[in-house]
Amino acid sequence: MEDSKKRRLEEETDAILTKRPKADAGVHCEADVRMLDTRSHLTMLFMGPSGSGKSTIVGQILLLLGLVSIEELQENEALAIADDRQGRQLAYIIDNKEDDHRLNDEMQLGNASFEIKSRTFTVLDAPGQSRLVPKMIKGAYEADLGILVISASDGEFEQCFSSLTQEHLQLTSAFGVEKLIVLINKMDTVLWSTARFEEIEEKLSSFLFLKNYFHSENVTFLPVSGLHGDNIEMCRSGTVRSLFDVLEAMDLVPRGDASAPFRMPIIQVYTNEDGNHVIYGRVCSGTIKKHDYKHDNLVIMPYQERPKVVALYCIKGKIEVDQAGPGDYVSIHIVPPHNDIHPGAVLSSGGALSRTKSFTAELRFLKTPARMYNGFNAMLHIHSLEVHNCEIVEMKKFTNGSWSGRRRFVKEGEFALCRIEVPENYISIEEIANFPQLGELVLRTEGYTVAVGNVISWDQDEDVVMAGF
Ligand SMILES: Nc1nc2c(ncn2[C@@H]2O[C@H](COP(=O)(O)OP(=O)(O)O)[C@@H](O)[C@H]2O)c(=O)[nH]1
Ligand SMILES: [Mg+2]
Repeated sequence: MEDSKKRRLEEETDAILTKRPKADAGVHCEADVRMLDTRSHLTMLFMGPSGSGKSTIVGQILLLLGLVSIEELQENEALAIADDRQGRQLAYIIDNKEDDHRLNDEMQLGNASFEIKSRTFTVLDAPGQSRLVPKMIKGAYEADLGILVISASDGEFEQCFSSLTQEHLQLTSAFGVEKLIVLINKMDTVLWSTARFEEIEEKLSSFLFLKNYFHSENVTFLPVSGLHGDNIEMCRSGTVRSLFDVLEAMDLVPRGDASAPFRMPIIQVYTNEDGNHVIYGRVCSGTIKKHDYKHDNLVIMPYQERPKVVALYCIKGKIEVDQAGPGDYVSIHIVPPHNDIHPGAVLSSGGALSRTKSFTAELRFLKTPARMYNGFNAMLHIHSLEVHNCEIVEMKKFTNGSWSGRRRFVKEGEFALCRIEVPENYISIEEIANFPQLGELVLRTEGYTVAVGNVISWDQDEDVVMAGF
């Protein structure tokens, strides 16, 4: 790299560092994040086109909160220099972050956590490439809040508001995310032009509201500069509120009822360095308490495996906790199970324990081959589960206020009540009415989203041996 470029990158890092808080500026280290268990724990999904500045903004947030050391930033600067990628030192913080529980490269979903005054956030940074949409879907089902990052740079907005971004928004809303913050980033490149901000806001609004993905009262537009850290923590002069102001004031709690039966879709299964078997996931419903697992009343469905729980840890696997509730990410150390447990299984307690190969879902068809006939095969995504082959075996259309007789095919834009079979393996899913996050589904094929919808009912496996308790 030329000396001048290298110098510019170093100057940039120095400029970034001037915004870092002083050591005693009320910054909380990771260890005490989890101790503040009265705070709500929300998950935000960053999405938007590649290059719009998602990773940079997440890196900047961590830096502003003191969760990244000067050494770490300098290490990332060295990496950016080596890769000849100017301006990437902040993005590298999240892009290179190796989360304890996501060591598996395949996840490709950046993950970090931080807290502000009144709440704790887990950040998922969705990859902006179409081949990685399945990974993005995994983040969408976990998210309480969507953050769409769009570049204000001349030409970039026009170029980048692609069909992929539209698919991200579609999927996020299909997985029940109601609130969206649109960060119009790189405002420094347009000299914080109000006219440019309003132009982008207007164009995006008409798309978002016309398609009915989000209600206007649930969408907030904010101008920011991720690279310079402007309007992220502190309100920039000329703007009304910063990103942190909005996050603090937002009327939002994690979905899921803490007193309902316990459900935790398993995101990851692995053996840690001490040889413990660990299941990792996000609690969607109910509360897991220490005394519960002493009574052995947890079951991993559909395997019907009763895990022997050794310990319960919070998000980073380092702090043992007594209990966890909706929104919390937990690592549960268990005695080696009898069955091979895979991601997509559900740790459950209470209610009817689900084990099924067929269910009925209300679907909205977004994109179909010209006509979609009974017998259509697709890939099913539901909570943390990915099933490579499911079949639509029967369809009914909604006409004159009710689901009428069988239909042979449906077209794009139509709704249908579908009977779906998963021939190969049992799965564990739930009715939308009882456990919303375990009943929202997406069907995809050949790299595009065919339909989104909700599980209305499922057929219990006749041979299920576990009773609910
Ligand atoms: N000028 C300017 N550049 C930015 C800003 N935010 C990000 N960038 C640059 O945009 C490029 C892409 O950023 P990155 O965070 O990797 O985008 P991602 O693909 O959406 O994660 C990098 O070169 C960043 O330095 C910003 O606020 N202003
Ligand atoms: Mg990125």
